Amino acid sequence: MLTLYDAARCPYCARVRIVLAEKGVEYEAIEIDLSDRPAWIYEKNSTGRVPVIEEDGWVLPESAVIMEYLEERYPEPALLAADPADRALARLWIFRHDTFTNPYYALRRGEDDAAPRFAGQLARLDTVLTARPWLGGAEYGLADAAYVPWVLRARHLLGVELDAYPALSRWLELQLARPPVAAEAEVVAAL
Ligand SMILES: N[C@@H](CCC(=O)N[C@@H](CS)C(=O)NCC(=O)O)C(=O)O
Repeated sequence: MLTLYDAARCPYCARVRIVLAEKGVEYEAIEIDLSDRPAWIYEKNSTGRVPVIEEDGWVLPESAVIMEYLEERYPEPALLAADPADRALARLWIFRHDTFTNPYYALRRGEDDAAPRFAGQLARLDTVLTARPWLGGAEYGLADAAYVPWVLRARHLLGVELDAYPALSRWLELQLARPPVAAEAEVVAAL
């Protein structure tokens, strides 16, 4: 049985929760109190951060690496395209997620220029999603799972309106029609 060291409020953990649910993998979740972390979490991950997964004593931190691991360990249903170019594009989205998430955290911290910076990032996603339904291309995949935790939290926790971004709004509706993302929206609503 796979164990996920988890935190409900953590969007990086949400990535892993979504991918595990998409793949129908059973797992045990151990909730870590991020404001009072147990010392043993540093034995699982030297940074003390979650998510971390563990399988038969083997541990793996870092959400992007975990998502890729889960894709290889549980290949069905596939969350990376068959075409190498599409796979590379999905990976590029994940690799450069800071471009999107840094303005999100700036907004959460209430920094002066954060609202237009984050709006610029929402507009960027909207432009991309006008040209194709999913971030990685024609099919839902890891890149979509990697970004939606912050979009859900921006909307629910920071009161960000998405009406001005029709393609992004449509993408979010399509995501929410998927049970793993709907479940994550409930986690966010309960924060
Ligand atoms: N690069 C890590 C980031 C994980 C991360 O920042 N997790 C946060 C919670 S959302 C955490 O554990 N924070 C505790 C800390 O920074 O001390 C990943 O992608 O898994």
